[in-house]
Amino acid sequence: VVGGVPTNIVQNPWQVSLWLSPPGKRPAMKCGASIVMADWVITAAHCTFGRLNPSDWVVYMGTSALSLKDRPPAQKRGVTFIKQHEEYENDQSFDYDISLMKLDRSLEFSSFIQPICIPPQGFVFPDGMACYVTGWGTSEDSTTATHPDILQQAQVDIIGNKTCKQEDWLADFVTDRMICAGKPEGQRDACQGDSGGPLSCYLNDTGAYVLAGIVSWGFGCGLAKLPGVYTEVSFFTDWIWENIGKQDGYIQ
Ligand code: 4AZ
Repeated sequence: VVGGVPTNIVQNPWQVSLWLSPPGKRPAMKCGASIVMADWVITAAHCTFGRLNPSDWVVYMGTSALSLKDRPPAQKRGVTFIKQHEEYENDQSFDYDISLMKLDRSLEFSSFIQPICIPPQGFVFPDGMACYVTGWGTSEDSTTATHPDILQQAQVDIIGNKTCKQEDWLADFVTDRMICAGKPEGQRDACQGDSGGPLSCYLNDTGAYVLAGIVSWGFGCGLAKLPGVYTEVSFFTDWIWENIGKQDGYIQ
């Protein structure tokens, strides 16, 4: 996260860190994710692409400090199933950038571990709405930057397609499956390693945080008129519940 502040997991109890840990290799933090049910997390398809073997993944929740991930109140789970969106292609478009992961055992919810709400299908987050991006990604766009130990959070504003698709902004790189968030002047953004993590918005009328976006891509990090681009979760609401329902057996 660029331009962020350290935050406690209690403020973001749906935040997950995804680690790739194939046999014989040491685990590496690859992406963020969000808890949607006791045994399901949601992330970006570009995080799972080419890494669809569930047993190669380890998932951690319940800690803001990655260095404390192996003891309570943190919880660790394996993965038994990965559903990557069938329309996702590993081209540079990042269209359909969404995947679901099923955990090998249900989480025990606590003040440190809670799911985030999925918006209704087609829900439109208003232009200018103040939301938050969180993650352990780098604080600047550089090849040498290291990941912070403590979860970072930046307040970013929803930037509607009318603004985001202007020719001197992101133009046609933004599809209907994407939502932009940031500041016109840049400075606050997701960055390398935040991918797959949440863009969370507090809805006053429901009194709950809702997952507006999944960190997906950007040209650099924190640049003016080049806001972060997120998978628009409300485009995929039906897909999410259908795929969870099919795997869990309550839909044929
Ligand atoms: C990345 O490489 C990445 N500024 C994620 C988000 C953004 C840029 C890069 C958005 O994972």
